[in-house]
Amino acid sequence: MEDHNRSRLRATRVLPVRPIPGIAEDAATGLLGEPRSIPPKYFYDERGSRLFDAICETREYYPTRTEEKLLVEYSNDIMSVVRPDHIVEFGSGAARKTRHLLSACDQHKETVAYWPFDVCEAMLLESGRRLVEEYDWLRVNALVGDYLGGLADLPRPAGNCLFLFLGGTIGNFTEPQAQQFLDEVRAVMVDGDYLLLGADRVKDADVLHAAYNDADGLTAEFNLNVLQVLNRELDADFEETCFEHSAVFNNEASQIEMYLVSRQRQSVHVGVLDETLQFAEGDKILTEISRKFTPVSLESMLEAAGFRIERHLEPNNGYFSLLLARPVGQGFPGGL
Ligand code: AVJ
Repeated sequence: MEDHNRSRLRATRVLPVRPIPGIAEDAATGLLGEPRSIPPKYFYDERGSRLFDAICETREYYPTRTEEKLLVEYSNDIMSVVRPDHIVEFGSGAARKTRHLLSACDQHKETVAYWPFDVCEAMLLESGRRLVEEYDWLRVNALVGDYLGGLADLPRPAGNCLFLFLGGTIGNFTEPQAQQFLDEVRAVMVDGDYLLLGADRVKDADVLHAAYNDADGLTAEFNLNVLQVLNRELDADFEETCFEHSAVFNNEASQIEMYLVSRQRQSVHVGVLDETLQFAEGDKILTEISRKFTPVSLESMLEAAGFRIERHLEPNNGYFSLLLARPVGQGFPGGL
């Protein structure tokens, strides 16, 4: 594998089996579909990424700090079980929480290569630069791409890999998407590899509601920001003031559903699609689902994808789960 400090590998973007849709294709499917929707990955332009970071600092948004506390407490334990040569992280973002795992390597006097995988190239370069400054032994190989587009082209370095999928982002996937993603991760894993998965849990509906309706209105701004992304990328003329943020907990589906709700009758032109969308007052665009799991739903989801759970970490209030799992041996049905 590549050995130089700041080398950057690009994930191949052309996948014959499941081509990665561009924003125009995604928007055509989502905005012209019923119900209207936009994939949540378009939240994360530069402004959106900054707004998300600010959300993580709010009193109401507990997932980030809850997961981080678990990582502070258990990183040493996790790293002494896993002893990876490589850490591959899906949706690495600013890689703030990954530092706890890297610091544990530091303490164990072990070195790893870090392979952050994200859609935002600027973010990858910036966080990679900071990390190699902080950890002088660290090699960073950034992977630019959309991990929902398939993992067939993921480089598979020699040695043990710890795969990270943190933050509860698995909750953005529908059940079949999540199952497919875990199947794909499982397919690239070999004996000795581990997956560390962070997932948000079902809890009091008021706590959930508050986390997606913070008093400072940052989540509302984050949600509405996607209209700016669409205006820019699709030559559209969405008026931010004509839409309203809404986030509700759907108890039956066990998920937060985030919408942009039209405040009035209006039409919006989308240049790139050569379409004019008609909205009645109250018409909604689904911008995100954020599924909330139970310990059982998480464990059965992982087991269905061929994993065995090695650790299931949670805080006393059960607000969040960190699961460390390993692939069930291929030749050993029922486990190793
Ligand atoms: C980054 C997907 C985990 O679902 O809670 C935060 C995104 N949306 N506030 C989540 C988000 C609204 C977040 N994830």
